[in-house]
Amino acid sequence: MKETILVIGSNGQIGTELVTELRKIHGENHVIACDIRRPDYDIKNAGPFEFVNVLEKDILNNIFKKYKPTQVYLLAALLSATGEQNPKLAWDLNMNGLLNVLDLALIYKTHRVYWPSSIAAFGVNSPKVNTPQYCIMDPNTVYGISKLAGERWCEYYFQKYGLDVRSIRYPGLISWKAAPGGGTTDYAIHIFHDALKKASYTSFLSAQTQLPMMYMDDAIRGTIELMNAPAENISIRSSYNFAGVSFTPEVLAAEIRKHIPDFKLSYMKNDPRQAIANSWPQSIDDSQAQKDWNWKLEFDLARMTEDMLHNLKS
Ligand code: AKB
Repeated sequence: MKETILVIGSNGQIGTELVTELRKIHGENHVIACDIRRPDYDIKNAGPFEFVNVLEKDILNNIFKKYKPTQVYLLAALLSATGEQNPKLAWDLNMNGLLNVLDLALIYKTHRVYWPSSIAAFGVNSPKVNTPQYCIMDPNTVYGISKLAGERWCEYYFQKYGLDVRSIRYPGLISWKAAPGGGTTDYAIHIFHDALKKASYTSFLSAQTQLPMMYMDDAIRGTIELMNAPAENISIRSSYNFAGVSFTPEVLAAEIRKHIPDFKLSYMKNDPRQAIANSWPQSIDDSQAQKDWNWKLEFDLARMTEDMLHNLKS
């Protein structure tokens, strides 16, 4: 069956790479990129683009009416650090944006909806190491609260209305094509840029702060694999744990030094993102994703570091 796919939030860190990959698979005209901002890269020239604010339901409705999408990826969101600067807007965008899309997907009989959750849905009382799929979840950022509530809405629309919604709890995502969007894990991208530019970086997270991270190539492949998996294999309708690789700023710096031996890392004090990071898991158990849709990670820390430096350099 020919798919028609809407990617809402196409200009962000994930959308930029997801649109390109989906267009390779389904053809340029079958993937409609949508964003509130003008695309500042090739997306517009490579296929259809629509301006949309996910909170403007009438305009979003017109886009659903025009394209009758078989799949929708909703990526528009305010992340953990920027969300704390504007909590009400973060709640509005992250929650009402999701509800608008879920409602329109029902009306226009969209076959599958993808919505990303995050490790931010866990909180201070969640187990920190190898965090299981099911455990206490008490997030204390508005981003985390909206992710946890969003997961419940996804499951609700599946249980009540049979909408095929799928989701992954992303760890920090590391990529070189588009800038990160105001998260707590962004240090792990900035560090590569500064390592190449000036052989030094000042991290806003402390040396020992371990967080789960994943290279964007793995994240995009995993997302598409989840969306392509047969519905009967999907046992989790809230959101799947997704592990990646866990490391601290200190460990990442040591890996970078294998390529840039005089790289120096220093640390800021009292950055508000430290408290957010302290409330998140250090590592994740994603055995359910492995079991249900055969998920396998490809990029370890060494391969990711090499690839990041190579691509950023060129
Ligand atoms: C953030 O740091 O806010 C995001 C995330 C882990 O969801 N990268």
